[in-house]
Amino acid sequence: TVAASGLALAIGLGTLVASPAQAQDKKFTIALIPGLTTDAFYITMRKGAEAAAEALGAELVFQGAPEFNAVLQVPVLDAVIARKPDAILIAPTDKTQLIQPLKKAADAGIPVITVDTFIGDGKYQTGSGDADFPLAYIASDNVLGGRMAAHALAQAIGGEGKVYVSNVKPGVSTTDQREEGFKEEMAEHYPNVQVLETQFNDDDANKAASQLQAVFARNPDLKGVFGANLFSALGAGNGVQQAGQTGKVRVVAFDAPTSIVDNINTGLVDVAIAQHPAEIGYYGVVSAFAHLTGHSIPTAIGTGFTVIDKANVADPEVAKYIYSD
Ligand code: T6T
Repeated sequence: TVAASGLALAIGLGTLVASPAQAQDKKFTIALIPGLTTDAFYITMRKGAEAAAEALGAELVFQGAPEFNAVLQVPVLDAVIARKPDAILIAPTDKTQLIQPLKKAADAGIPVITVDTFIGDGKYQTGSGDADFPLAYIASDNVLGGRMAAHALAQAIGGEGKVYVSNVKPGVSTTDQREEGFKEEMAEHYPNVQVLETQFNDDDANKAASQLQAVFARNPDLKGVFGANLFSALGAGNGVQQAGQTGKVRVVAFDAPTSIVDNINTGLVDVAIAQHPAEIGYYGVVSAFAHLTGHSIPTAIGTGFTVIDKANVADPEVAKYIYSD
């Protein structure tokens, strides 16, 4: 009857409204541990994470080390575990060195999601290996990003000549994959481009700048450089400028801090590949919250890129991907 179905509907709705109310009884605390705190990439990721936390009524705790360094990140992680958050989002600074420290979180019953970087091989919830315990990996496709950088740099130098990768240090999943994608793309499509030995700068822009000058001194016919993350690109660009080679040694930058706009406008940098760190933070928090409220979540979420150059840098639809300071 109509009355009976009305009753059934009322009961149904009652059940429906009960679960979000229950979820809101508990205010979840979600910790976000960046690769380092003073990096526009992670500052932007934090903003996205905070936006999601606010929308969901969760609390976001942002705690990290001042440098991109596993030895400094592990004690921060230990301190976060001691605070017993409901979930941990982390950008592990080393593929292997963070496995055991993160296992401690998982063993303590704290769900772990990695953002930006991964541990092990980045394949989670497979039931094999010692690093598959995180629930999800939310990040850019860094091999693809490296390939995009190679394509852009090859185009900028007319398809031939010497280039090299300015990189952070081996063992970082993101920057390892960018270098891998860069070299694959060059080998497959640009046989006349010679990729010189990678220079590792330890995430120090000054070091990246001196390395550029040293490589240029050894190779006066150097045509280009790929800066595989924010500080590598910033430093390599500064090195090119200090060597008086603006526009002659071409620069492709990964990441898009505010300074990239000037560097593109002056012609120091040809192309910047902006990641979407705010999306990484937003979906990191949403994923943690979904898990905490009993929903299944995807084991991997890929966020996109925006390729920025002189032709589009002033377009608001592009400029919105410039990172926050
Ligand atoms: O490129 C980003 C991030 O994706 C990488 O893992 C580390 O470096 C940055 O934070 C930029 O500095």
